[in-house]
Amino acid sequence: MEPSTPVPPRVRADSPNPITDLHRYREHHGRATADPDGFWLAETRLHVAWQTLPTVGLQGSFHDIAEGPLSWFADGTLNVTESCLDRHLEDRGDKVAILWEGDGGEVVRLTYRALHEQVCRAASALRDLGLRKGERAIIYMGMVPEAAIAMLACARIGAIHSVVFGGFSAEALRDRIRDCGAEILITQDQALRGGKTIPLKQTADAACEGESHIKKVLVLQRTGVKVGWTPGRDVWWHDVVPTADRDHEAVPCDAEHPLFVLYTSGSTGKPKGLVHTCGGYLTWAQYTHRTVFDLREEDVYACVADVGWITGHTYIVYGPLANGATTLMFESTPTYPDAGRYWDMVERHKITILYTAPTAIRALAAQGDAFVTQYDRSSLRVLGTVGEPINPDAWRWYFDVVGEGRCTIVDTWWQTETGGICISPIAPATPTRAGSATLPLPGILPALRTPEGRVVYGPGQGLLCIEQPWPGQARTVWGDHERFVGTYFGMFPGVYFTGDGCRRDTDGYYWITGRVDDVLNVAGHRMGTAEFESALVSADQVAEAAVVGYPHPIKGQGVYAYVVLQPGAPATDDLDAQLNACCRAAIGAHARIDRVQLVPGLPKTRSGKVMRRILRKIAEGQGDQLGDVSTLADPSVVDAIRAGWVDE
Ligand code: 7RM
Repeated sequence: MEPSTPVPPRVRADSPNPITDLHRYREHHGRATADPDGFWLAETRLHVAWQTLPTVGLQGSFHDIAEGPLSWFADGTLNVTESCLDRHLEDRGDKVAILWEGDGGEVVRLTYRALHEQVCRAASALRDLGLRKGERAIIYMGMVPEAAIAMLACARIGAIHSVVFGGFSAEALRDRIRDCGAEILITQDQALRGGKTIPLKQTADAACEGESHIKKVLVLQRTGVKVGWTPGRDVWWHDVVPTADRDHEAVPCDAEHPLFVLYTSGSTGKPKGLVHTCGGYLTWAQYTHRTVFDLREEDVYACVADVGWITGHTYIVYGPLANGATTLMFESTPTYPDAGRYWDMVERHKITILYTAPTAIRALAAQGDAFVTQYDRSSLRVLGTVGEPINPDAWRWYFDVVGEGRCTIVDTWWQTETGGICISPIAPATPTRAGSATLPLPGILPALRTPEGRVVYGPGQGLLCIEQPWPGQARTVWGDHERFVGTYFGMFPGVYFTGDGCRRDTDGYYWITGRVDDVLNVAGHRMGTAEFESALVSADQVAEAAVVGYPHPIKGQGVYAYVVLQPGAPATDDLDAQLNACCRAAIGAHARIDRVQLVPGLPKTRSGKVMRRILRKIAEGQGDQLGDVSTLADPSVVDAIRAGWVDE
């Protein structure tokens, strides 16, 4: 069946990775630095299916970012779904686009032709429900193919999707619905994960209670459980999508039209809705996916992240589909039904590229090698990691045991804000080292700076900054450009500050040391200490709270809460459970506190600022190395806190 949509000038996405050795890497990096416009215009014109080819590259700079968002390819127009679907129909119509493995092991294969049809029908259905170009739709789903279909259907209309991870609570979901002004919510009855059900529709209903913008809720049936129903508002996916118009012309969008808003935690306040735009984001997604993983036509590529995070957006959906790859979507967990699940999948699907997180690698390594070695892993070629620093032991286990010493490990550093990978080996080109993200991709100019802003040259340590714009970066914070400028360009004017600390060795290799701000990274989940603290003080018995991270052998970081009770409030046995219930309600099920310490007061400066440095040291078990505490209003509080340190 041919699509009725006019297929744009045929741009095949089958060019192999051009960066095959270190020499070529240096040449490409040099060209992208010297002539970013020329380099990225050539790249995007070749690998993105534009409707109107762009003729301009970057407009604006980090120095005048306060005046407004910068732009890439501003005079081009496109619809990203034509790059991800339509252009593949001729040569890859029968190739598997999405290979879905369900929680219980069921498998669904959607070819490019089938995916194109489903996306067109879903786009027609959403249009019939009233969704228009530029309007926002929230996607609150588990790892089902329909989550990717919903994202692409929004993109086909030119509507802006905001995927909210299925672990988030009703309160967190409500905040996001309100912040982006979404009128449509796409969800499912329940999600399935690791043999457990997650009541998404019930939580979505709670999020819409009271005053809500949401006019329509589109509900996919996953488990068939009976769910609450609001007639006139709620619509079953199976009632409207399969019968909606099969043809849906992709709506042309300007390069800088927003593709999605994705909320992410920062040091302060509520999560920010980072805005990624069509042209630059897709250029970066396909380029980095193709080069870093050294993608080949016959690859079976598996990124086991969740589409609720940026990794799922860029490296399950947009990057792989733009490259015409077979991309696996995995509904379950690494340990269900047992710790052999990934390797069982590798054997059954002959996965060639696997992309996961250090926390999963550490958890699996702790279960012993037999879970791995009983399966055939000879198909594997490239092994990726993302989300947090990978410790050399975990790296070596991944390399030796999982990859049998044959596979390239790509430790990929990037952020929600960067849109895609920024510092990483390029599989065939970059010699790797256990624990290092190695070298910046073409177009990325990292710099290490001292807190005072001085640039550190050569080997050394500092705050990781990026000095020059690249196409994939977030353009702004939804509805609050000032916050975007303040958060990322306030520290060092004219330079993007990542929030990470980093070391550079004598070979110019980068070793990310982790966040230097109040952002926690727990099992690869990014959360703000401020979000925990505001959840804790919402409990009646809590007067004050301060939350910090501490090293955790599996999760990377654990959550340590210092809590001051209200005068007279009793320290009941179920206090921990109550406090965790507050965090679960305010943030979600993934927001668990590992250790609670009741303290008589928090260490504060005379001006009333909590000295988090001290609290971090004590949580890390280094309460005897506090350094200068003379600026404290009441130094005696530190002795009390030190004495009550909770270790396990
Ligand atoms: C993709 C993603 C971003 C934060 C970032 C870092 C940490 C991510 C690595 C890493 C060391 C890595 N987006 N981080 N990748 N640290 N090595 N390879 O994770 O927005 O959720 O988190 O994650 O601290 O700032 S995110």
